[in-house]
Amino acid sequence: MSSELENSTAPDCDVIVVGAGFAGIYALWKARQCGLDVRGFERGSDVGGTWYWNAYPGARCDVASYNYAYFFDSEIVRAWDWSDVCAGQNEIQRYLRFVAERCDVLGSVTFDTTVVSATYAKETGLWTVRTSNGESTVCRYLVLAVGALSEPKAPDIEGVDDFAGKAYFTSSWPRDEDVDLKGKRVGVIGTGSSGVQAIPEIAKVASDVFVFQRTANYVTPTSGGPMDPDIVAALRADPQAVRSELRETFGGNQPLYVGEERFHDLDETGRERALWQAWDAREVPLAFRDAHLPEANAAISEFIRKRMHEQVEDPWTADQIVPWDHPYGGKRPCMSDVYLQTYNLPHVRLISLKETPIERIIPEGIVTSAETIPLDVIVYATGFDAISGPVRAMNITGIDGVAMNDVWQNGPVNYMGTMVHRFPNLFLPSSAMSPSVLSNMATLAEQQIDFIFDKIMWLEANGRPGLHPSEESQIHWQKENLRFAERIPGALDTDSWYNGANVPGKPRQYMVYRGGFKRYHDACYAELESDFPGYELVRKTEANRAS
Ligand code: NA7
Repeated sequence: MSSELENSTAPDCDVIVVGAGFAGIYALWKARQCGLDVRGFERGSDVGGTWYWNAYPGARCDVASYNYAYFFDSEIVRAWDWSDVCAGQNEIQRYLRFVAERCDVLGSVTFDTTVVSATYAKETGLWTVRTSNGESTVCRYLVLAVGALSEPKAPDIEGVDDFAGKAYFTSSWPRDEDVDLKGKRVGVIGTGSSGVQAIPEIAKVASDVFVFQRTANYVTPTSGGPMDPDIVAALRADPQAVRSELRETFGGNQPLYVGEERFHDLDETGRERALWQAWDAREVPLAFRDAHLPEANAAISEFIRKRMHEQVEDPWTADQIVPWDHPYGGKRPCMSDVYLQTYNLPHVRLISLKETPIERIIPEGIVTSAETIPLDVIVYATGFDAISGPVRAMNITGIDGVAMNDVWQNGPVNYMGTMVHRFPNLFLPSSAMSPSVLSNMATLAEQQIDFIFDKIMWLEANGRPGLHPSEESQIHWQKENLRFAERIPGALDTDSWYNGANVPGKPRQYMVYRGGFKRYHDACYAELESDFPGYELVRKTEANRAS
Protein backbone atom coordinates (compact mmCIF):
# COMPACT_ATOMS: atom_id res chain seq x y z
CA MET A 1 0.00 0.00 0.00
CA SER A 2 1.26 3.51 -0.73
CA SER A 3 2.18 5.80 2.19
CA GLU A 4 0.07 8.70 0.85
CA LEU A 5 -3.06 6.59 1.10
CA GLU A 6 -2.30 5.55 4.63
CA ASN A 7 -2.24 9.22 5.62
CA SER A 8 -5.87 9.72 4.73
CA THR A 9 -8.83 9.01 7.03
CA ALA A 10 -8.49 5.35 7.98
CA PRO A 11 -10.78 3.00 6.05
CA ASP A 12 -12.15 -0.14 7.72
CA CYS A 13 -10.72 -2.22 4.90
CA ASP A 14 -9.13 -1.80 1.49
CA VAL A 15 -11.81 -3.48 -0.60
CA ILE A 16 -15.51 -4.22 -0.20
CA VAL A 17 -17.02 -6.82 -2.50
CA VAL A 18 -20.81 -6.87 -2.72
CA GLY A 19 -22.22 -10.19 -3.91
CA ALA A 20 -20.88 -13.74 -3.57
CA GLY A 21 -21.65 -15.25 -6.95
CA PHE A 22 -19.10 -16.12 -9.65
CA ALA A 23 -17.56 -12.63 -9.78
CA GLY A 24 -17.77 -11.93 -6.05
CA ILE A 25 -16.04 -15.13 -4.91
CA TYR A 26 -13.20 -14.56 -7.33
CA ALA A 27 -12.92 -10.89 -6.33
CA LEU A 28 -12.62 -11.82 -2.65
CA TRP A 29 -9.84 -14.30 -3.44
CA LYS A 30 -8.10 -11.92 -5.80
CA ALA A 31 -8.10 -9.06 -3.30
CA ARG A 32 -6.45 -11.33 -0.76
CA GLN A 33 -3.87 -12.43 -3.34
CA CYS A 34 -3.08 -8.77 -3.96
CA GLY A 35 -2.35 -8.27 -0.26
CA LEU A 36 -5.47 -6.19 0.29
CA ASP A 37 -7.77 -6.37 3.26
CA VAL A 38 -11.23 -7.34 1.97
CA ARG A 39 -14.79 -7.65 3.29
CA GLY A 40 -17.84 -9.03 1.52
CA PHE A 41 -21.58 -8.57 1.84
CA GLU A 42 -24.14 -10.95 0.38
CA ARG A 43 -27.93 -10.71 0.41
CA GLY A 44 -28.41 -14.50 0.34
CA SER A 45 -27.64 -16.94 3.15
CA ASP A 46 -25.00 -18.71 1.08
CA VAL A 47 -22.77 -18.16 -1.92
CA GLY A 48 -24.11 -18.57 -5.45
CA GLY A 49 -25.70 -15.27 -6.46
CA THR A 50 -28.06 -16.02 -9.36
CA TRP A 51 -27.49 -19.72 -8.70
CA TYR A 52 -28.56 -19.31 -5.09
CA TRP A 53 -31.85 -17.53 -5.79
CA ASN A 54 -33.04 -19.25 -8.98
CA ALA A 55 -33.57 -22.65 -7.36
CA TYR A 56 -36.75 -23.41 -9.31
CA PRO A 57 -37.33 -26.96 -10.63
CA GLY A 58 -35.42 -27.52 -13.84
CA ALA A 59 -32.96 -24.62 -13.38
CA ARG A 60 -29.76 -25.44 -15.20
CA CYS A 61 -26.94 -23.90 -17.14
CA ASP A 62 -27.39 -23.77 -20.88
CA VAL A 63 -23.76 -23.27 -21.77
CA ALA A 64 -21.26 -26.07 -21.13
CA SER A 65 -20.46 -26.22 -17.43
CA TYR A 66 -16.89 -27.25 -18.12
CA ASN A 67 -16.44 -23.78 -19.65
CA TYR A 68 -18.87 -22.04 -17.30
CA ALA A 69 -16.41 -22.48 -14.46
CA TYR A 70 -13.29 -21.00 -12.90
CA PHE A 71 -9.92 -21.43 -14.51
CA PHE A 72 -7.73 -19.22 -12.30
CA ASP A 73 -6.61 -22.23 -10.28
CA SER A 74 -5.73 -25.34 -12.29
CA GLU A 75 -6.29 -27.52 -9.26
CA ILE A 76 -9.94 -26.45 -9.10
CA VAL A 77 -10.38 -27.57 -12.71
CA ARG A 78 -8.79 -30.90 -11.85
CA ALA A 79 -10.69 -31.37 -8.60
CA TRP A 80 -14.26 -30.91 -9.80
CA ASP A 81 -16.26 -33.48 -11.78
CA TRP A 82 -19.31 -32.15 -13.57
CA SER A 83 -22.12 -34.70 -13.69
CA ASP A 84 -23.51 -33.29 -16.95
CA VAL A 85 -22.36 -30.97 -19.72
CA CYS A 86 -25.11 -28.56 -18.63
CA ALA A 87 -25.14 -28.79 -14.84
CA GLY A 88 -28.20 -28.06 -12.75
CA GLN A 89 -28.64 -25.20 -10.28
CA ASN A 90 -27.91 -27.29 -7.21
CA GLU A 91 -24.68 -28.65 -8.62
CA ILE A 92 -23.48 -25.20 -9.71
CA GLN A 93 -24.21 -23.79 -6.28
CA ARG A 94 -22.32 -26.69 -4.65
CA TYR A 95 -19.42 -25.97 -7.00
CA LEU A 96 -19.36 -22.31 -5.99
CA ARG A 97 -19.38 -23.28 -2.30
CA PHE A 98 -16.55 -25.74 -2.97
CA VAL A 99 -14.48 -22.98 -4.60
CA ALA A 100 -15.30 -20.46 -1.86
CA GLU A 101 -14.26 -22.97 0.82
CA ARG A 102 -11.12 -23.94 -1.03
CA CYS A 103 -10.17 -20.28 -1.44
CA ASP A 104 -11.02 -19.66 2.21
CA VAL A 105 -13.13 -16.56 1.49
CA LEU A 106 -16.30 -17.47 3.40
CA GLY A 107 -15.03 -15.93 6.64
CA SER A 108 -14.76 -12.53 4.94
CA VAL A 109 -18.42 -12.45 3.90
CA THR A 110 -21.38 -11.20 5.93
CA PHE A 111 -24.41 -13.11 4.62
CA ASP A 112 -28.11 -12.19 4.81
CA THR A 113 -27.12 -8.56 4.41
CA THR A 114 -28.23 -6.19 1.68
CA VAL A 115 -26.16 -3.17 0.73
CA VAL A 116 -28.54 -0.23 0.48
CA SER A 117 -26.19 2.65 -0.31
CA ALA A 118 -22.64 3.55 -1.24
CA THR A 119 -21.34 7.10 -0.87
CA TYR A 120 -18.04 8.51 -2.11
CA ALA A 121 -16.31 11.27 -0.17
CA LYS A 122 -14.13 13.44 -2.37
CA GLU A 123 -12.19 14.75 0.62
CA THR A 124 -10.94 11.32 1.68
CA GLY A 125 -11.25 9.35 -1.54
CA LEU A 126 -13.15 6.69 0.42
CA TRP A 127 -16.45 4.87 -0.03
CA THR A 128 -18.94 4.40 2.80
CA VAL A 129 -21.12 1.34 2.32
CA ARG A 130 -24.34 1.06 4.33
CA THR A 131 -26.23 -2.17 4.84
CA SER A 132 -29.81 -3.10 5.63
CA ASN A 133 -28.91 -3.70 9.28
CA GLY A 134 -27.82 -0.06 9.63
CA GLU A 135 -24.07 -0.65 9.67
CA SER A 136 -21.53 1.44 7.76
CA THR A 137 -18.18 0.24 6.49
CA VAL A 138 -15.56 2.44 4.84
CA CYS A 139 -13.27 1.21 2.08
CA ARG A 140 -10.97 2.47 -0.66
CA TYR A 141 -12.17 0.25 -3.48
CA LEU A 142 -15.72 -0.94 -4.00
CA VAL A 143 -16.56 -3.91 -6.24
CA LEU A 144 -20.30 -4.33 -6.87
CA ALA A 145 -20.35 -7.95 -8.03
CA VAL A 146 -24.13 -7.94 -7.90
CA GLY A 147 -24.78 -9.77 -11.17
CA ALA A 148 -26.91 -8.91 -14.16
CA LEU A 149 -30.00 -10.91 -13.20
CA SER A 150 -30.46 -10.35 -9.49
CA GLU A 151 -33.17 -7.70 -9.32
CA PRO A 152 -36.50 -9.45 -9.98
CA LYS A 153 -39.05 -7.53 -12.02
CA ALA A 154 -42.25 -6.78 -10.10
CA PRO A 155 -45.15 -8.45 -11.95
CA ASP A 156 -47.05 -5.63 -13.65
CA ILE A 157 -50.42 -7.41 -13.48
CA GLU A 158 -53.52 -6.14 -11.70
CA GLY A 159 -54.57 -8.09 -8.61
CA VAL A 160 -51.29 -9.92 -7.92
CA ASP A 161 -51.83 -9.62 -4.16
CA ASP A 162 -55.45 -10.83 -4.35
CA PHE A 163 -54.64 -14.44 -5.22
CA ALA A 164 -55.76 -16.83 -2.46
CA GLY A 165 -53.52 -19.73 -3.49
CA LYS A 166 -49.75 -20.05 -3.31
CA ALA A 167 -47.56 -17.83 -5.48
CA TYR A 168 -43.90 -18.45 -6.28
CA PHE A 169 -41.26 -16.57 -8.25
CA THR A 170 -38.65 -18.52 -10.20
CA SER A 171 -36.20 -15.70 -9.37
CA SER A 172 -36.52 -16.30 -5.61
CA TRP A 173 -37.68 -19.88 -5.33
CA PRO A 174 -38.20 -20.84 -1.65
CA ARG A 175 -35.27 -22.68 -0.12
CA ASP A 176 -36.85 -23.25 3.26
CA GLU A 177 -40.15 -24.67 1.99
CA ASP A 178 -40.79 -27.95 0.24
CA VAL A 179 -42.85 -26.60 -2.64
CA ASP A 180 -45.55 -29.15 -3.28
CA LEU A 181 -47.17 -28.92 -6.71
CA LYS A 182 -48.39 -32.52 -6.77
CA GLY A 183 -51.94 -32.75 -8.05
CA LYS A 184 -52.28 -28.95 -8.14
CA ARG A 185 -53.66 -26.68 -10.84
CA VAL A 186 -50.64 -24.53 -11.65
CA GLY A 187 -50.51 -21.40 -13.79
CA VAL A 188 -47.09 -20.34 -15.07
CA ILE A 189 -46.70 -16.77 -16.31
CA GLY A 190 -43.68 -16.25 -18.55
CA THR A 191 -41.92 -18.29 -21.23
CA GLY A 192 -38.35 -16.98 -21.06
CA SER A 193 -35.51 -19.31 -20.07
CA SER A 194 -36.86 -19.79 -16.53
CA GLY A 195 -40.39 -20.68 -17.67
CA VAL A 196 -39.08 -22.95 -20.42
CA GLN A 197 -36.95 -24.87 -17.91
CA ALA A 198 -39.56 -24.97 -15.12
CA ILE A 199 -42.69 -25.89 -17.11
CA PRO A 200 -41.67 -29.49 -18.03
CA GLU A 201 -40.73 -30.17 -14.38
CA ILE A 202 -43.98 -28.69 -13.07
CA ALA A 203 -45.91 -30.77 -15.62
CA LYS A 204 -44.42 -33.94 -14.14
CA VAL A 205 -46.34 -33.45 -10.88
CA ALA A 206 -49.17 -30.96 -11.37
CA SER A 207 -52.67 -32.13 -12.30
CA ASP A 208 -53.11 -29.23 -14.75
CA VAL A 209 -50.64 -26.72 -16.13
CA PHE A 210 -51.73 -23.46 -17.77
CA VAL A 211 -48.90 -21.60 -19.48
CA PHE A 212 -49.53 -17.90 -19.97
CA GLN A 213 -47.35 -16.88 -22.89
CA ARG A 214 -47.01 -13.26 -23.95
CA THR A 215 -44.18 -13.64 -26.45
CA ALA A 216 -43.06 -16.89 -28.02
CA ASN A 217 -39.33 -17.58 -27.83
CA TYR A 218 -36.85 -19.58 -29.85
CA VAL A 219 -36.19 -22.93 -28.18
CA THR A 220 -33.34 -25.12 -29.44
CA PRO A 221 -31.89 -28.38 -28.08
CA THR A 222 -29.35 -28.16 -25.26
CA SER A 223 -25.88 -29.61 -25.40
CA GLY A 224 -26.57 -31.43 -22.12
CA GLY A 225 -25.59 -35.03 -21.53
CA PRO A 226 -22.70 -37.01 -20.10
CA MET A 227 -19.27 -35.39 -20.06
CA ASP A 228 -16.97 -36.43 -22.89
CA PRO A 229 -13.84 -38.01 -21.31
CA ASP A 230 -11.66 -36.50 -24.05
CA ILE A 231 -12.90 -33.00 -23.19
CA VAL A 232 -12.26 -33.62 -19.49
CA ALA A 233 -8.75 -34.88 -20.23
CA ALA A 234 -7.97 -31.87 -22.41
CA LEU A 235 -9.23 -29.43 -19.78
CA ARG A 236 -7.22 -31.05 -17.03
CA ALA A 237 -4.05 -31.39 -19.07
CA ASP A 238 -3.60 -27.64 -19.33
CA PRO A 239 -6.29 -25.49 -17.70
CA GLN A 240 -4.29 -22.31 -18.20
CA ALA A 241 -4.17 -22.90 -21.95
CA VAL A 242 -7.96 -23.26 -21.92
CA ARG A 243 -8.23 -20.04 -19.88
CA SER A 244 -6.22 -18.17 -22.50
CA GLU A 245 -8.18 -19.78 -25.31
CA LEU A 246 -11.52 -18.73 -23.82
CA ARG A 247 -10.39 -15.11 -23.81
CA GLU A 248 -9.55 -15.33 -27.49
CA THR A 249 -13.07 -16.42 -28.46
CA PHE A 250 -16.13 -14.39 -29.43
CA GLY A 251 -18.37 -15.61 -26.63
CA GLY A 252 -16.00 -16.85 -23.93
CA ASN A 253 -16.86 -20.47 -24.76
CA GLN A 254 -15.37 -23.32 -26.73
CA PRO A 255 -18.26 -23.99 -29.14
CA LEU A 256 -18.82 -27.64 -30.06
CA TYR A 257 -19.23 -26.71 -33.70
CA VAL A 258 -18.96 -23.65 -35.92
CA GLY A 259 -20.07 -23.79 -39.54
CA GLU A 260 -17.05 -23.33 -41.78
CA GLU A 261 -18.87 -22.02 -44.83
CA ARG A 262 -20.37 -18.62 -45.49
CA PHE A 263 -24.08 -18.33 -46.07
CA HIS A 264 -23.50 -16.27 -49.22
CA ASP A 265 -21.14 -18.83 -50.73
CA LEU A 266 -23.77 -21.59 -50.56
CA ASP A 267 -26.78 -22.43 -52.72
CA GLU A 268 -30.11 -23.54 -51.21
CA THR A 269 -29.02 -27.18 -50.92
CA GLY A 270 -25.73 -26.22 -49.30
CA ARG A 271 -27.48 -23.97 -46.81
CA GLU A 272 -29.94 -26.67 -45.85
CA ARG A 273 -27.07 -29.13 -45.38
CA ALA A 274 -25.14 -26.64 -43.22
CA LEU A 275 -28.23 -25.97 -41.10
CA TRP A 276 -28.84 -29.67 -40.48
CA GLN A 277 -25.20 -30.30 -39.65
CA ALA A 278 -25.24 -27.51 -37.09
CA TRP A 279 -28.60 -28.68 -35.74
CA ASP A 280 -27.23 -32.19 -35.23
CA ALA A 281 -24.22 -30.69 -33.46
CA ARG A 282 -26.63 -28.66 -31.29
CA GLU A 283 -25.10 -25.38 -32.45
CA VAL A 284 -27.63 -24.29 -35.07
CA PRO A 285 -27.10 -20.55 -34.37
CA LEU A 286 -23.52 -21.07 -35.60
CA ALA A 287 -24.51 -22.86 -38.82
CA PHE A 288 -22.57 -20.39 -40.98
CA ARG A 289 -19.33 -18.45 -40.52
CA ASP A 290 -21.29 -15.29 -41.23
CA ALA A 291 -24.30 -16.30 -39.10
CA HIS A 292 -24.62 -12.75 -37.76
CA LEU A 293 -25.56 -11.31 -41.19
CA PRO A 294 -29.30 -10.59 -41.59
CA GLU A 295 -29.85 -13.06 -44.45
CA ALA A 296 -28.04 -15.86 -42.62
CA ASN A 297 -29.89 -15.03 -39.42
CA ALA A 298 -33.21 -15.13 -41.28
CA ALA A 299 -32.43 -18.62 -42.61
CA ILE A 300 -31.40 -19.84 -39.15
CA SER A 301 -34.53 -18.32 -37.60
CA GLU A 302 -36.78 -19.95 -40.16
CA PHE A 303 -35.05 -23.32 -39.75
CA ILE A 304 -35.55 -23.23 -35.95
CA ARG A 305 -39.19 -22.19 -36.33
CA LYS A 306 -39.82 -25.22 -38.56
CA ARG A 307 -38.11 -27.60 -36.11
CA MET A 308 -40.10 -26.15 -33.23
CA HIS A 309 -43.40 -26.32 -35.08
CA GLU A 310 -43.03 -29.98 -35.99
CA GLN A 311 -42.44 -31.03 -32.37
CA VAL A 312 -45.84 -29.78 -31.16
CA GLU A 313 -48.82 -31.93 -32.12
CA ASP A 314 -51.73 -29.55 -31.69
CA PRO A 315 -51.74 -27.21 -34.74
CA TRP A 316 -53.04 -24.14 -32.86
CA THR A 317 -50.49 -24.57 -30.06
CA ALA A 318 -47.71 -25.16 -32.59
CA ASP A 319 -48.60 -21.91 -34.37
CA GLN A 320 -48.61 -19.99 -31.09
CA ILE A 321 -45.41 -21.45 -29.68
CA VAL A 322 -43.29 -20.45 -32.66
CA PRO A 323 -41.73 -16.96 -32.59
CA TRP A 324 -42.85 -15.37 -35.84
CA ASP A 325 -42.35 -11.80 -34.69
CA HIS A 326 -38.60 -11.44 -34.08
CA PRO A 327 -35.35 -12.85 -35.44
CA TYR A 328 -33.27 -15.39 -33.56
CA GLY A 329 -31.20 -13.55 -30.93
CA GLY A 330 -33.43 -10.46 -30.76
CA LYS A 331 -34.56 -11.75 -27.36
CA ARG A 332 -32.71 -14.17 -25.09
CA PRO A 333 -33.18 -17.54 -26.87
CA CYS A 334 -34.03 -20.57 -24.75
CA MET A 335 -32.69 -24.10 -24.77
CA SER A 336 -34.51 -27.26 -23.80
CA ASP A 337 -34.82 -30.86 -24.94
CA VAL A 338 -38.24 -31.35 -23.32
CA TYR A 339 -40.13 -28.04 -23.33
CA LEU A 340 -41.94 -28.27 -26.66
CA GLN A 341 -42.99 -31.89 -26.13
CA THR A 342 -44.59 -30.89 -22.84
CA TYR A 343 -47.44 -29.33 -24.84
CA ASN A 344 -48.25 -32.79 -26.18
CA LEU A 345 -49.32 -33.86 -22.69
CA PRO A 346 -53.09 -33.78 -22.15
CA HIS A 347 -52.94 -31.75 -18.92
CA VAL A 348 -50.77 -28.92 -20.31
CA ARG A 349 -52.42 -26.00 -22.05
CA LEU A 350 -51.00 -22.87 -23.63
CA ILE A 351 -52.84 -19.59 -23.25
CA SER A 352 -51.69 -17.02 -25.76
CA LEU A 353 -51.81 -13.60 -24.15
CA LYS A 354 -51.47 -12.01 -27.57
CA GLU A 355 -54.95 -13.41 -28.34
CA THR A 356 -56.50 -13.35 -24.86
CA PRO A 357 -54.54 -11.06 -22.50
CA ILE A 358 -54.61 -11.36 -18.72
CA GLU A 359 -57.09 -8.84 -17.33
CA ARG A 360 -56.44 -9.41 -13.66
CA ILE A 361 -55.65 -11.92 -10.96
CA ILE A 362 -58.48 -12.76 -8.57
CA PRO A 363 -58.50 -14.93 -5.41
CA GLU A 364 -59.53 -18.02 -7.43
CA GLY A 365 -57.10 -17.69 -10.33
CA ILE A 366 -56.40 -15.71 -13.48
CA VAL A 367 -58.95 -13.84 -15.60
CA THR A 368 -58.13 -13.43 -19.29
CA SER A 369 -60.20 -11.58 -21.86
CA ALA A 370 -61.83 -14.96 -22.72
CA GLU A 371 -62.26 -16.89 -19.46
CA THR A 372 -61.50 -17.36 -15.77
CA ILE A 373 -58.92 -20.07 -15.09
CA PRO A 374 -59.15 -21.47 -11.54
CA LEU A 375 -55.72 -22.17 -10.01
CA ASP A 376 -54.15 -23.47 -6.81
CA VAL A 377 -50.69 -22.07 -7.54
CA ILE A 378 -49.25 -19.29 -9.70
CA VAL A 379 -45.60 -19.43 -10.72
CA TYR A 380 -44.21 -16.11 -11.89
CA ALA A 381 -41.37 -16.64 -14.37
CA THR A 382 -41.58 -12.97 -15.28
CA GLY A 383 -37.90 -12.08 -15.31
CA PHE A 384 -35.68 -9.31 -14.04
CA ASP A 385 -34.91 -5.64 -14.10
CA ALA A 386 -31.86 -6.91 -15.91
CA ILE A 387 -28.26 -5.73 -16.21
CA SER A 388 -28.58 -2.14 -14.91
CA GLY A 389 -31.31 -3.00 -12.37
CA PRO A 390 -29.12 -4.31 -9.52
CA VAL A 391 -26.97 -1.16 -9.58
CA ARG A 392 -30.00 1.12 -9.89
CA ALA A 393 -31.54 -0.57 -6.84
CA MET A 394 -28.77 0.83 -4.64
CA ASN A 395 -28.41 4.45 -3.70
CA ILE A 396 -24.96 5.24 -5.08
CA THR A 397 -23.47 8.73 -5.01
CA GLY A 398 -20.13 9.80 -6.43
CA ILE A 399 -18.07 13.00 -6.64
CA ASP A 400 -19.97 16.02 -5.24
CA GLY A 401 -22.96 13.84 -4.38
CA VAL A 402 -23.85 13.01 -7.99
CA ALA A 403 -26.39 10.16 -7.92
CA MET A 404 -25.88 7.11 -10.15
CA ASN A 405 -29.59 7.00 -10.86
CA ASP A 406 -29.46 10.59 -12.17
CA VAL A 407 -26.43 9.84 -14.34
CA TRP A 408 -28.25 6.74 -15.63
CA GLN A 409 -31.68 8.32 -15.96
CA ASN A 410 -31.66 7.83 -19.75
CA GLY A 411 -29.95 4.44 -19.53
CA PRO A 412 -26.60 3.24 -18.18
CA VAL A 413 -23.37 4.94 -19.21
CA ASN A 414 -19.87 3.70 -18.41
CA TYR A 415 -16.49 2.93 -19.88
CA MET A 416 -15.45 -0.63 -20.73
CA GLY A 417 -18.55 -1.84 -18.96
CA THR A 418 -17.04 -1.52 -15.50
CA MET A 419 -16.52 2.12 -14.38
CA VAL A 420 -18.53 5.33 -14.44
CA HIS A 421 -17.25 8.91 -14.76
CA ARG A 422 -17.33 10.72 -11.36
CA PHE A 423 -17.49 7.42 -9.40
CA PRO A 424 -13.80 6.78 -8.62
CA ASN A 425 -12.72 3.31 -7.55
CA LEU A 426 -16.23 1.93 -8.01
CA PHE A 427 -16.16 -1.21 -10.13
CA LEU A 428 -19.22 -2.80 -11.73
CA PRO A 429 -18.45 -6.29 -13.08
CA SER A 430 -21.22 -8.03 -15.09
CA SER A 431 -22.89 -4.70 -15.70
CA ALA A 432 -24.03 -2.86 -18.80
CA MET A 433 -22.03 -2.49 -22.01
CA SER A 434 -19.76 -5.44 -21.33
CA PRO A 435 -20.16 -8.79 -23.17
CA SER A 436 -22.15 -9.73 -20.08
CA VAL A 437 -25.12 -12.08 -20.57
CA LEU A 438 -24.22 -12.75 -24.21
CA SER A 439 -20.89 -14.21 -23.23
CA ASN A 440 -19.91 -16.94 -20.81
CA MET A 441 -20.47 -15.10 -17.51
CA ALA A 442 -17.84 -17.18 -15.71
CA THR A 443 -15.15 -16.33 -18.26
CA LEU A 444 -16.24 -12.71 -18.07
CA ALA A 445 -16.19 -12.69 -14.26
CA GLU A 446 -12.55 -13.79 -14.19
CA GLN A 447 -11.57 -11.39 -16.96
CA GLN A 448 -13.29 -8.38 -15.41
CA ILE A 449 -12.08 -9.07 -11.88
CA ASP A 450 -8.53 -9.51 -13.20
CA PHE A 451 -8.79 -6.19 -15.04
CA ILE A 452 -10.27 -4.45 -11.98
CA PHE A 453 -7.44 -5.66 -9.76
CA ASP A 454 -4.87 -4.78 -12.42
CA LYS A 455 -6.21 -1.23 -12.15
CA ILE A 456 -6.16 -1.31 -8.36
CA MET A 457 -2.59 -2.61 -8.26
CA TRP A 458 -1.54 0.00 -10.81
CA LEU A 459 -2.94 2.69 -8.49
CA GLU A 460 -1.16 1.13 -5.53
CA ALA A 461 2.13 0.88 -7.39
CA ASN A 462 1.91 4.47 -8.61
CA GLY A 463 0.79 5.91 -5.28
CA ARG A 464 -2.45 7.23 -6.77
CA PRO A 465 -5.62 7.42 -4.67
CA GLY A 466 -8.07 6.63 -7.43
CA LEU A 467 -9.28 6.77 -11.01
CA HIS A 468 -12.47 7.02 -12.98
CA PRO A 469 -13.12 7.18 -16.72
CA SER A 470 -13.22 10.49 -18.52
CA GLU A 471 -16.51 11.67 -19.91
CA GLU A 472 -15.09 11.46 -23.44
CA SER A 473 -14.19 7.78 -22.96
CA GLN A 474 -17.69 7.10 -21.77
CA ILE A 475 -19.21 8.78 -24.83
CA HIS A 476 -16.84 6.81 -27.06
CA TRP A 477 -17.88 3.53 -25.39
CA GLN A 478 -21.58 4.34 -25.86
CA LYS A 479 -20.94 4.85 -29.58
CA GLU A 480 -18.96 1.62 -29.81
CA ASN A 481 -21.81 -0.27 -28.19
CA LEU A 482 -24.38 1.18 -30.51
CA ARG A 483 -22.16 0.51 -33.54
CA PHE A 484 -22.00 -3.21 -32.73
CA ALA A 485 -25.64 -3.52 -31.61
CA GLU A 486 -26.80 -2.03 -34.93
CA ARG A 487 -25.18 -4.96 -36.72
CA ILE A 488 -27.17 -7.57 -34.80
CA PRO A 489 -30.50 -8.48 -36.39
CA GLY A 490 -33.36 -7.49 -34.10
CA ALA A 491 -31.13 -6.15 -31.31
CA LEU A 492 -32.56 -2.65 -31.26
CA ASP A 493 -36.13 -3.19 -32.40
CA THR A 494 -37.16 -6.37 -30.53
CA ASP A 495 -38.69 -5.84 -27.09
CA SER A 496 -36.26 -7.59 -24.78
CA TRP A 497 -34.58 -7.35 -21.40
CA TYR A 498 -31.33 -6.76 -23.31
CA ASN A 499 -32.66 -3.27 -24.07
CA GLY A 500 -34.83 -2.63 -21.00
CA ALA A 501 -38.14 -3.04 -22.84
CA ASN A 502 -39.43 -5.65 -20.35
CA VAL A 503 -39.67 -3.17 -17.47
CA PRO A 504 -42.36 -0.52 -17.83
CA GLY A 505 -40.80 2.96 -17.80
CA LYS A 506 -37.20 1.74 -18.06
CA PRO A 507 -35.19 3.74 -20.60
CA ARG A 508 -34.71 1.74 -23.76
CA GLN A 509 -31.04 1.17 -24.44
CA TYR A 510 -29.19 -1.87 -25.71
CA MET A 511 -27.04 -2.90 -22.74
CA VAL A 512 -24.83 -5.70 -24.04
CA TYR A 513 -21.50 -5.12 -25.79
CA ARG A 514 -21.69 -7.15 -29.01
CA GLY A 515 -18.14 -6.65 -30.28
CA GLY A 516 -17.18 -10.05 -28.88
CA PHE A 517 -15.23 -11.18 -25.88
CA LYS A 518 -11.78 -11.00 -27.47
CA ARG A 519 -12.24 -7.46 -28.73
CA TYR A 520 -13.50 -6.43 -25.30
CA HIS A 521 -10.58 -8.10 -23.54
CA ASP A 522 -8.08 -6.50 -25.91
CA ALA A 523 -9.63 -3.05 -25.43
CA CYS A 524 -9.35 -3.38 -21.63
CA TYR A 525 -5.71 -4.40 -21.76
CA ALA A 526 -4.79 -1.71 -24.29
CA GLU A 527 -5.78 0.76 -21.55
CA LEU A 528 -3.62 -0.98 -18.97
CA GLU A 529 -0.62 -1.14 -21.28
CA SER A 530 -0.83 2.61 -21.98
CA ASP A 531 -1.33 3.65 -18.32
CA PHE A 532 -5.07 4.27 -18.66
CA PRO A 533 -5.37 7.14 -21.15
CA GLY A 534 -9.17 6.87 -21.04
CA TYR A 535 -9.32 7.60 -17.32
CA GLU A 536 -8.91 10.58 -15.00
CA LEU A 537 -6.78 10.22 -11.91
CA VAL A 538 -8.01 11.46 -8.55
CA ARG A 539 -5.56 14.09 -7.28
CA LYS A 540 -3.83 13.32 -4.00
CA THR A 541 -4.48 16.78 -2.59
CA GLU A 542 -8.19 16.27 -3.17
CA ALA A 543 -8.43 12.78 -1.74
CA ASN A 544 -6.17 13.47 1.24
CA ARG A 545 -7.60 16.82 2.28
CA ALA A 546 -8.87 15.29 5.52
CA SER A 547 -5.45 13.95 6.48
P1 NA7 B 1 -37.21 -13.40 -19.13
O1 NA7 B 1 -36.35 -13.96 -20.20
O2 NA7 B 1 -37.28 -11.93 -19.00
O3 NA7 B 1 -38.67 -13.98 -19.33
C1 NA7 B 1 -39.76 -13.45 -18.65
C2 NA7 B 1 -41.02 -13.96 -19.26
O4 NA7 B 1 -42.12 -13.43 -18.53
C3 NA7 B 1 -41.22 -13.52 -20.69
O5 NA7 B 1 -41.83 -14.56 -21.38
C4 NA7 B 1 -42.14 -12.32 -20.54
O6 NA7 B 1 -42.89 -12.03 -21.69
C5 NA7 B 1 -43.02 -12.78 -19.44
N1 NA7 B 1 -43.67 -11.70 -18.73
C6 NA7 B 1 -43.08 -10.71 -18.03
N2 NA7 B 1 -44.02 -9.89 -17.52
C7 NA7 B 1 -45.22 -10.38 -17.92
C8 NA7 B 1 -46.55 -9.97 -17.74
N3 NA7 B 1 -46.84 -8.89 -17.01
N4 NA7 B 1 -47.52 -10.69 -18.29
C9 NA7 B 1 -47.23 -11.79 -19.02
N5 NA7 B 1 -46.00 -12.23 -19.24
C10 NA7 B 1 -44.99 -11.53 -18.69
O7 NA7 B 1 -36.80 -13.96 -17.70
P2 NA7 B 1 -36.29 -15.41 -17.31
O8 NA7 B 1 -36.24 -15.46 -15.83
O9 NA7 B 1 -37.06 -16.45 -18.00
O10 NA7 B 1 -34.85 -15.49 -17.89
C11 NA7 B 1 -33.88 -14.54 -17.50
C12 NA7 B 1 -32.52 -15.06 -17.67
O11 NA7 B 1 -32.16 -15.78 -16.51
C13 NA7 B 1 -32.30 -16.04 -18.73
O12 NA7 B 1 -32.15 -15.53 -19.96
C14 NA7 B 1 -31.04 -16.75 -18.27
O13 NA7 B 1 -29.92 -16.03 -18.66
C15 NA7 B 1 -31.19 -16.76 -16.83
P3 NA7 B 1 -42.31 -10.99 -22.80
O14 NA7 B 1 -41.24 -11.73 -23.49
O15 NA7 B 1 -41.78 -9.80 -22.02
O16 NA7 B 1 -43.48 -10.65 -23.62
